[in-house]
Amino acid sequence: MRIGITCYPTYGGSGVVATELGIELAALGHEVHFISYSQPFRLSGREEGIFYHEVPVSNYPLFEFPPYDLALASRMAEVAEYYDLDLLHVHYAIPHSVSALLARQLLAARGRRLPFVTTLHGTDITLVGLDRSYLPITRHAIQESDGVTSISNYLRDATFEKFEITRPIETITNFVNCDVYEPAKDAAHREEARKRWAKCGEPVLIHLSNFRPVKRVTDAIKTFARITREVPAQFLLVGDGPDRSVAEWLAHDLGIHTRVHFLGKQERVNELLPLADLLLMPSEMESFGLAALEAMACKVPAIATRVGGVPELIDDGVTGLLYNVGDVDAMAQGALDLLRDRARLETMRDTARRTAQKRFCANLVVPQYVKFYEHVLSKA
Ligand code: GMT
Repeated sequence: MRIGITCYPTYGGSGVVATELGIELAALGHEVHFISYSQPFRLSGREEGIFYHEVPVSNYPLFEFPPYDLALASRMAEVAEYYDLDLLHVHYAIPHSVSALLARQLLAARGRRLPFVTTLHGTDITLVGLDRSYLPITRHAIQESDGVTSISNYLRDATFEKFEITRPIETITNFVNCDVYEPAKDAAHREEARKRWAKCGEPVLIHLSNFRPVKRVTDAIKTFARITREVPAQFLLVGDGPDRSVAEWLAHDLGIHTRVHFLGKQERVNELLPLADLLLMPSEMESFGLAALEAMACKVPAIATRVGGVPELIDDGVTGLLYNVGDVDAMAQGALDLLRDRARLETMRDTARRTAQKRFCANLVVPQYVKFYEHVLSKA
């Protein structure tokens, strides 16, 4: 198939999923065309079978707000025509599904078919989508898509309920390439790589996000402060975003800044995750929790919050630990109990990796997308 993919190309789970999906589809022999305002950050630009088409947005003095969604719709239609695309797959409903709907109409008027699939990721429904100014148009574009998928049952049901959607939505979960996200070769390699931050035997915790308020990064810092008071440890924070400076301030204020390492945006998180003992994911909301899945594949269980689709990924007490939002004391206690009971932690680490392999590996999930595309094409 020839597939056009549109996503937010910068840091964020939906962009990661879209990019990884494009890479996996190209590896299966499909032709993938990314259409976006910049090249998705996980693409090198040299992958075989993957093409990138930039969306130019003109900024005339008259435009207080340059109309990206219109430029995107035009570019989608152009690319579909010139490269003979079979379908478009847009990630994150706002505004991508609306642009795809316009592109489909544009081509239909010229007698050409261009079905599109919308994948719902989370805040497009739970936060942004519920804003009255976006709701009616987003609802319409979801309803009119040729196929809709959601990354968890939680998000699927929330979309039915909050958007009053009446069309079917199929759950296709987030996935991870278990050959790229894998544990360190052995204990010696892991210890060697951890040396940069931790003394021999010192626990390492990690947090990975885009530092948006929904991630509650300051809860991660508070939890770590309670942990390191009892078991001296090191904390790696990967990513960047609006709450980074308040998190840095808090680390200083709590006097733990020498143990807290802000690494910023990193391209190869698969090399950092295996170094940790535990991931802290204290989010206010996660429709799935891709960061926790990537960690699990590297044998790193998460101390996380019982929100949204997280319980569909993490089996509490078996592949990680789940707590109420904001309960930093309980999260710290849970982490401490695990760090002090190495046998229990090791069992949890093994089970986390096995679960990622058995249920969420790219080679299991990507074929579900291919089947879904085939189904959409057969009825369009
Ligand atoms: O988590 C974010 O803030 C980024 C956001 C996105 O759409 O880029 O992530 C959402 O999509 C991820 C990939 O499907 C999910 O794993 C995340 O749980 C989801 N985030 C939220 O629901 C807050």
